[in-house]
Amino acid sequence: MSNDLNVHGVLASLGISDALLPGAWAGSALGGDNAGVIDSINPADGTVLGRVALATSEQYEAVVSTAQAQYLRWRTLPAPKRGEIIRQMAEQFRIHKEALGALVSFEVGKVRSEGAGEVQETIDIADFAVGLSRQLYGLTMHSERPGHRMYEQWHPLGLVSVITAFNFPNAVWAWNAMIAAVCGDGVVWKPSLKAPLIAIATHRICEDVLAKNGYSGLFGLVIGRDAEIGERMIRDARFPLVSATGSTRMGRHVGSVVAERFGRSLLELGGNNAIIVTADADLDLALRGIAFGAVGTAGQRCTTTRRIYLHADIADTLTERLVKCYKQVKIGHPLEAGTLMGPLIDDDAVNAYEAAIQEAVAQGGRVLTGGKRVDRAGSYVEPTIIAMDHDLPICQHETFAPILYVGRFTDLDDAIRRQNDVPQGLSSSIFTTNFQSSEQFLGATGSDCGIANVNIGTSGAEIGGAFGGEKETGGGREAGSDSWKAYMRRQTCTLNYSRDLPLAQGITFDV
Ligand code: UN1
Repeated sequence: MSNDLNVHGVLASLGISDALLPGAWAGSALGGDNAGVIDSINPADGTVLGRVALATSEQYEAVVSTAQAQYLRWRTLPAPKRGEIIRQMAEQFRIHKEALGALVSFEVGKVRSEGAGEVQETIDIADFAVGLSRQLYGLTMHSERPGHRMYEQWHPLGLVSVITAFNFPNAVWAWNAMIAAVCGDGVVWKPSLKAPLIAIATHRICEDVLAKNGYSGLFGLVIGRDAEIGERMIRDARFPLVSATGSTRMGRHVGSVVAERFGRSLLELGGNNAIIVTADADLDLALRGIAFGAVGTAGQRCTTTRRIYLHADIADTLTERLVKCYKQVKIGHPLEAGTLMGPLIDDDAVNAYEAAIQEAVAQGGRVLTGGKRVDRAGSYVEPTIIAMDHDLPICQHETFAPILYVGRFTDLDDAIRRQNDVPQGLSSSIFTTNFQSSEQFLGATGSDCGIANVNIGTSGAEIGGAFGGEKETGGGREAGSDSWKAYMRRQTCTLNYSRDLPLAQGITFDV
């Protein structure tokens, strides 16, 4: 694809026509009935990008049973051979990076570099999975019994259902699917209804590779409503693992339904991430870290910076610089050169932004910059900074919009306590040049989040680490490190190669 900013060109280069697209893919598309039709809307101007037929329960059944049948074959393929097929997917994502990235911009409004960056995350996790294909290591233990050997091994788990949100419509699926696939699992994906075209394009890229290698349908796609397809999916015992990204409310429901049938869930829910800036911090770094964390992706990352706590000695200077920087943020069409902030996903998001600002002001917050919808077509808002003398009740909630609350502190213990004093626990940062402050922040009584950074912002985590958070963020870990273990079943094996049968714990049982 060249510099074609036309959505039809982008879709065509991804092999998608702009006619009514099927929402159920058991490898290839399933025709027949549908459970209604949805429009994919461009949040930058409200135009319709495409139309998608929602999956029926019969189609859901066909998708899941196809994936199940392919899983039974796939799990017997040696992991390094699975890795080779994932390598081919990584290659395809490289080829389609620009087009897929542009589609991310069209469908969810990310600026161009962030759309491409998202696809890069997909490439990275696929590469990671290829490496992992030769490293799905188990431990060996020393048995307490003579002539015995003890070890653990990891087997494929089964089918994994992956439920994704609009804000990372490609990468979050890939974190799950690439790791699940290398672990020997099949995957059925239910994407957000706000990003169906990216899901279809992504599915097709992988399906081509799977079909060429004889595993068509190992990855299934069902585009449907939560109340119908989502409910069916989370109750379906063919999914030993449900990996869901979204709101805390959604995760609470998914977690309890899946637990009731003794399934596992991997939840990646709301964030409410704070940055602490100490008096000795490098303010140039802090400024950039805060601005990207709070304004990037129009505040619609689960890792977005929503609160900052500034030491009183530097609070005025840094706040002033931030306000100046916010006023210079170029808001505009996501694919226009120089745009730093695109639109929110839709008008409901704009309403939530306006309501949150109103509430913050009613609670004593002072709007220092921003605070309004931008007067143009599309769901655009101004990035907003709200100063607070005390932590406002609204700071307990995640509003998926570019609103940053600024508080000040004099004592680091107090700043860390306030940072932790929210129900969510995803990401956190400190900007400091003081070794003791950074160690205090990273220590056991420091940040209580799944991610704790020093001198970088809260968002933009690399895939090599385990990604996820504590408390109402849900406790799941996806992507790198040993997150793969959630996608496999562990088996502890003890082998007796002696001619006796000694019992553990010194028990005698002579018969
Ligand atoms: C999300 O918003 O759901 O760390 C994921 C980041 C990205 C992923 C965010 N790598 O900001």
